Amino acid sequence: MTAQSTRRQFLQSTAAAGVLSAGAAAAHAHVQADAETDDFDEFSYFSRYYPSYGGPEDSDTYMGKLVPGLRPTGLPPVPVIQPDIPRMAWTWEDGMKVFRLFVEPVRRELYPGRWIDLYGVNGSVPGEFIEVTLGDTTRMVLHNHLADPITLHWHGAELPVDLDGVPGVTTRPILPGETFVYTWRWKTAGTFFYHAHIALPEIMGLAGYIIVQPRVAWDPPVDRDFLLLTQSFALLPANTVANNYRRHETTDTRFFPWNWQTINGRVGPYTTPLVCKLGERIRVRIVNYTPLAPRSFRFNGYPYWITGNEGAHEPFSSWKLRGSTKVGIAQSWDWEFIANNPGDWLMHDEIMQHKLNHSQPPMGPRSRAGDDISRYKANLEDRPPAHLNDDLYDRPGYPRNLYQINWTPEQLAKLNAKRELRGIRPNWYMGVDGCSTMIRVLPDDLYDLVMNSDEPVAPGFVSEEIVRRRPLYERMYLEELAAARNKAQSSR
Ligand SMILES: [Cu+2]
Repeated sequence: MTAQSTRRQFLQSTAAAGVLSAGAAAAHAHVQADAETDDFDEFSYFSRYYPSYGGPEDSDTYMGKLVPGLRPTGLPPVPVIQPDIPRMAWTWEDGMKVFRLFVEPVRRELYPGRWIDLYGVNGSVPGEFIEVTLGDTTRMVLHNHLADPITLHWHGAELPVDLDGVPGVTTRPILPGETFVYTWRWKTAGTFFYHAHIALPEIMGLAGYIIVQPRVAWDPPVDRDFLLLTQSFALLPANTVANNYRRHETTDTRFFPWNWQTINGRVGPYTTPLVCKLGERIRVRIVNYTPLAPRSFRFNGYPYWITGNEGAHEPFSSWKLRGSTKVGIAQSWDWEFIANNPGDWLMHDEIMQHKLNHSQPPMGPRSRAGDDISRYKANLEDRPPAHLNDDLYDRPGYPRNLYQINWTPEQLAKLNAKRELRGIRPNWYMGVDGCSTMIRVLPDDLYDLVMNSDEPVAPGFVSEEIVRRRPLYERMYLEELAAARNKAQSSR
């Protein structure tokens, strides 16, 4: 039996066992064809289902650079998904897509039981996301339901100057109760966003995505396209109204820190994970819309290609390989990668104060008093110094232990109620704090179990099953490699 036919049999049997779908097994053949070279070696080969190098560095397969997703090429793009944020509906009127934006105060649940009052669009903060196609004419009907004057700026759009939304310079402010209509035609595809261009509504969270899709998906096509929008808010203890405006009155960070770092209007661990299938090509787009905080955004387990930014989609020649990306204020980055490393992976801002809800000093009193908290409490007048004023946090509304917030059973039930978290390790939330979310890369059968089935799943089952299967993945990869080597040698 040749390695090739062993390979085929193996893929068929694993497909039958539900490890790989028949479609995914067929897609293997494509990668093998790419790997056909005269000088075959393990590090010139890229596998869709196993972490692999795919070099040489200027080749199409290097770290999966141009390895397509599982969808055929030549189709319209997959619709984007923004976890925890609804898509904005539109109507077709006068040959254009009409969107209605009700700008209003919005209450947002940062995590179970902790609410924040912000400004949003159509009941959501960040605002509902808009997705259109290159060449569309859009009419954005803005209804100002705030007590503040606003304008909206369309960040990245090439539009007529009087629609640019800069008060004074291009337009007059839109007063409370007024409606304003913006109509133009989209001439650039890419990752854009809208935001208020008057300081108070802007720092109260008034922003949202606009994705302009090409008519045919960019090559290589992705199977899923996720949106993350990150923001910062200041909340004093026992308050719900964001203190972002007052934040500007002092440079003393002890009193008004930007202490909440959100992704799509939630903080870890209440951010909803991105879920995808092993072997898919994934795009993740990130917008940083904080007033003051750069992000050092990190994706564990995967390097990825940067394929675009808030200017436009980039040509292949300028794509960059990264493991973390500094996302500056009002910048966006598009990441792409082949999801070939199964498991539950953290995606987060590496800046320490952003990894912690309410900017709590990392270890609290214990960092200064060791394990003996009583010694710390008995000596309040002469505490060792810390870089933040702990008094600010030592009051109701900020319960916290060494690792995490002290979750109540009700809060835990709410955290764990999401379908996207089925079968994850029971204490997963200990490691997902502040500006953090997760991506779950699941083999087809586990994906279906988590996302499409109503079968009960024991806590930890999915995470542990992936670890249990590691020898299987290893064996599949080695067989795939042997088949590719065989093919390369026989073609010499
Ligand atoms: Cu802008």
